[in-house]
Amino acid sequence: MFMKKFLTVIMIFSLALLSLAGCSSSEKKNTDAGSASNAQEPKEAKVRTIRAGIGLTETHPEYKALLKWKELVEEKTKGTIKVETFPSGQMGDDRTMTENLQMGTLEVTIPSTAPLVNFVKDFAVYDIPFLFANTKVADAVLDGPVGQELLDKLPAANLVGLAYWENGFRNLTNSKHPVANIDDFKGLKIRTMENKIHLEVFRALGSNPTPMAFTELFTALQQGTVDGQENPLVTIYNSKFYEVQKYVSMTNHVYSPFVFLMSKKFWDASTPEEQKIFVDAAKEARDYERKLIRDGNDQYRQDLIAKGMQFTDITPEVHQQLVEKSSPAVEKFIGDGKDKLINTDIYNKMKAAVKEAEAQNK
Ligand code: TK8
Repeated sequence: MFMKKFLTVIMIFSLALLSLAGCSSSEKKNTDAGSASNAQEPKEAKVRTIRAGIGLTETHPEYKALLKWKELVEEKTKGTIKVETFPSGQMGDDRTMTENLQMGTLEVTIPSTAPLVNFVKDFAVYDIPFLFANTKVADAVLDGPVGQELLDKLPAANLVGLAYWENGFRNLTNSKHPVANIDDFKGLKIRTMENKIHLEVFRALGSNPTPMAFTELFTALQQGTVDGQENPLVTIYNSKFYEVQKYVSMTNHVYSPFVFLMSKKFWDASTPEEQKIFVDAAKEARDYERKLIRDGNDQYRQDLIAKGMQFTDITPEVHQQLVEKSSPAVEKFIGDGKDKLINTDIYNKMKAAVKEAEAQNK
């Protein structure tokens, strides 16, 4: 009887030992499994946010193209980068937003090159009146080696240029009278972008120019602080200048590019793969934006007439007078002195690139 009881105790004890060992190994397995599954679970990928501000309205092709850029970047980075967009100058004017990119408090803005001259003066070469005869020449030069050489000067100012977008050929509007020839510029108070060459050219044409941020322009026109301004038809329409301006003169006096800018701080914190996504998306959105504007230009003219604006086309003779009158105003800014804006190297390269593009696009 004793033996039977002894064997029972031994059996129970062994079974207890076995179950303890089995439990710990399954625990271990679980732990292993657990740690294995932990290793497989992707770490919560950190989502970074790009805040992108522009001055123009959400109806403008520049904003529609920014939304396309957002869509491409969010899709190709598989949601690890989110893009928040702020149109209509919510984040300030071009200069303020560009300063914020330098400080890293904003990640993207797309200003005109004219105010950008205050940060990298070589961009002043694009302010030469009548530099590009048409958009084919503009695209060839901007998307070619000289355009890239200028973009390569931006990182020294804590900025990265991804692509050129289109603002467009600028035309004069005013509230006083039609402008059909040089004499008609006399005494008109014209707002220009914050750029010395634009100011000097409109002085040489006989008007009384005032530099002003785009964000202040509509109110200044409404209050009569200035009589007129100059911008492409797409902007005149989408910024509703027809509500405060009567006359449009198709001067086409300068082709204005936008530059898609990214904060160098954000760029440097991005991987080479992300940087390629940013650039490729900026180029794809560029082509979309240019097409939207160019396909719409005739319609913008019709729509502005329907809104009550009166158009004046500039004859070839008057165009030549504008060229001759504005050229000396630019010459004073060309040279290699500290007070100059356009150095002779960039000037000569630009003129050669324009000549080649004109020959290619005869
Ligand atoms: C919008 C400006 C505008 C420009 C101007 O941010 O200031 O007149 O043509 O498009 O960049």
